[in-house]
Amino acid sequence: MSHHTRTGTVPWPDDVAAHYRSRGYWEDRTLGELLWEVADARPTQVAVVDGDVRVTYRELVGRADAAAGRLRELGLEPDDRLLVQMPNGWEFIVLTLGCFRAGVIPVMALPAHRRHELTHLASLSEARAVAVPRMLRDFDHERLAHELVAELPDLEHVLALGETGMLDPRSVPLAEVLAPGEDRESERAAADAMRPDPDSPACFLISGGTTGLPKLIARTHNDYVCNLRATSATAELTEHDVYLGTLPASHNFPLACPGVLGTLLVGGRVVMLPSPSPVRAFATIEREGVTIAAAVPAVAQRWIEHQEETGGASTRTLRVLQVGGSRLPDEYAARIEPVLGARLQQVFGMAEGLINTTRLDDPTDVIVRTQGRPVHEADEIRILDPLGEDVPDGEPGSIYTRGPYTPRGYYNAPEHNQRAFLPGGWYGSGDVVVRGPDGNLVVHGRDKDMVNRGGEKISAEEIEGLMYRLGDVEIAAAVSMPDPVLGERLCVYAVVKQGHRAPTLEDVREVFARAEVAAFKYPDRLEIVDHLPMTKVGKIDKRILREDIADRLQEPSGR
Ligand code: OOB
Repeated sequence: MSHHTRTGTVPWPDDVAAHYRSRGYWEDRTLGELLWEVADARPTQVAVVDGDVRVTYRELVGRADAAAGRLRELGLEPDDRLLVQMPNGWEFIVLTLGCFRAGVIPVMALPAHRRHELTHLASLSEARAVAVPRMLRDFDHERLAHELVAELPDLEHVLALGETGMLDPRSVPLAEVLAPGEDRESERAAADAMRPDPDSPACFLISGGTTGLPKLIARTHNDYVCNLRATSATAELTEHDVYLGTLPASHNFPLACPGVLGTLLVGGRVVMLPSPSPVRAFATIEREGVTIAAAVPAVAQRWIEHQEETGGASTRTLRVLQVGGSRLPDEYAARIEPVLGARLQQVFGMAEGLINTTRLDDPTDVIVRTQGRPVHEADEIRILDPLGEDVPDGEPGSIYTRGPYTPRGYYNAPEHNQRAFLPGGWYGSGDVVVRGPDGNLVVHGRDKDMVNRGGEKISAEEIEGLMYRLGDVEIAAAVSMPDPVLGERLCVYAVVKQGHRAPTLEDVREVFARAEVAAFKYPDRLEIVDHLPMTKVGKIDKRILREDIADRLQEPSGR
C-alpha cells in the first residue's frame, strides 16, 4: 500500500494507477486547488445561490479557506473525519470545500439519518466532529449530536447550524466556522500549506448497501475529479450553466455527477434548494434561469404532472433534466422533453463509482429506453451469468466494473470486499443489465437484496434485523413491492412465534421509531404468514414473495 492512502482504504494497483496518471485521467490536483483556479478566473461571479444569499467565487473560496483554518484550530488534523449531516444550503458547500482545503474528510450522511445510522457512521469512520442543523423539520439534531458525543469515544465536537443565541453552549456555532476571514492572503497561504495528497480521500460516501449497515466509500481527490470531468462532459456543462441542487446534496448524484461540485469546477452557478417540491422548484428555475437539474424518477414524475396540471411557471431555461437513482419508467421518460422542454439525460450510477449516462445527442429512442453507457473511456464493464461467464449483448447478466473513479474496496471492510469484488478488482453492483449492440445499458432488475424506495436504498438484511426487536417475530423477510409513485416500497413478511400475538404495521413502525431509524426505512406494509417459501438451498425465496405481494396489490381490496 502506498504511503498516501489511509489505512483501511484499498488502493488501485500501482500499474493501473500509473496508467491512469500517464493518460491524464488522474491529474494529481486536489479539489480545493482546482476550485481556486476557477475562482481566480471569475472572482466577482456568483458561484452559489441559496434563497436570498448569493456567494461570489471570491467569497466562496475565501470562506472555505477561513473554515479550513478554523477546523484546524478546533483540533481537526488532516485525515480526521467530520460527519456532515446538513440540509441543502450554501453552508453545506462552504463546509465541504473547507474540508477539501484542510484535508479533513467529510462523511456524507443524509438529513434523514437518525441515531441508528449516525452512530454506525460515526463509529465506522471514527469521526472526531459532527456538523448538523440545530433543528430541522421538528427534529432536534443538535441534541442527538451531543448524545452521540457522550457515547462515542472519538467524537468530540458538535458544529451546529442555527441562530447563535439558541445554541447549546457545548456546540461550536457553524456560523462562526463558516464566516468570512480577516486576512484572505494569509488564510489562503495557510490553506495551501494544508494541501492533502491527491490520492488521499476527499470524502467518504455512504453505500446503498445490501449488508446490515451501510459501508463507507473513500473517494480520492484524483478519482472524484475524474468523475466530475467525465460527467460534466456528458452533460455538456459549461460556465454558463446554472445547476439546481434539490436532491439531498450528500448523495453522489447531486454532489458530483456533475452536480454541485462539477458545476463549480467549470465555473457555473449552483442554486441550492432544500426540497424538490414542484412549486418551489419551478419558481426557482424561472427566477434563477436554471439550465440543468437532477431528479430521481419520483420527483421527475411529480414535475411532469404538476406542469401538465398547472402549465404554470416556465421551465424554458431548463436545458437538461438528469434522472437517475432508480429505474425511470419509459412512459415518463417519453414525456419529459414534450412537457418540461428539457432534454432528458438518464443516469445509472452508484456511490461506488461507475456512472452511465445517455448522451444529449443520442436518438430519442436511446434516451427514452436506455440508462446509457459509461461516462469515461477507461470504464470497464463485464456482464456475467451466475457461473461467471460473460453473456452476449442482448442477454441479461450481472454488471461488474473497474475504472479510474471506481475504488477497489470499501473502507475498513476486508471480509465484505471479498464478496463485493471479484479477483482483479471488479466491483459487482448487484444490478442485472442488458447491453445493446450500441453499448447502451438497460437496467432489468437486481440480484442484490435491497429495496430501492424512490431512489433511497434500503438493505433487506438491515430491516430484517430490526424486525427481531419485536419479540413476537419468529422470522422476517423484507422485499420490494411495486408502487406507482416511488417505483418500489418496502413490504415485510413475518412469521409469528407459536402462541404469540401477531404484530400490526403500527407495532412495527413503533419499534422502528424507538430504534431511531431513518423514516424512509419504516416498512410500508406487513404481511403475516404461516411460513415463508424456501429455495432448494434453504434460503427464503424472495422472488415468490415479491410475486405474491404484487398479486395482492392487484386485488381490489389490496391496499
Ligand atoms: C445512485 O447511487 P446509489 O449508490 O444511491 O445507488 C446505486 C444503485 C445502483 O446499483 C442501482 O441499483 C440503482 O441505484 N440505480 C438505478 C439507476 N441509478 C441507480 N437503477 C435503475 N436505473 C437507474 N437509472 O443511485 C446514483 C449515483 C450517481 C448517479 C446516479 C445515481
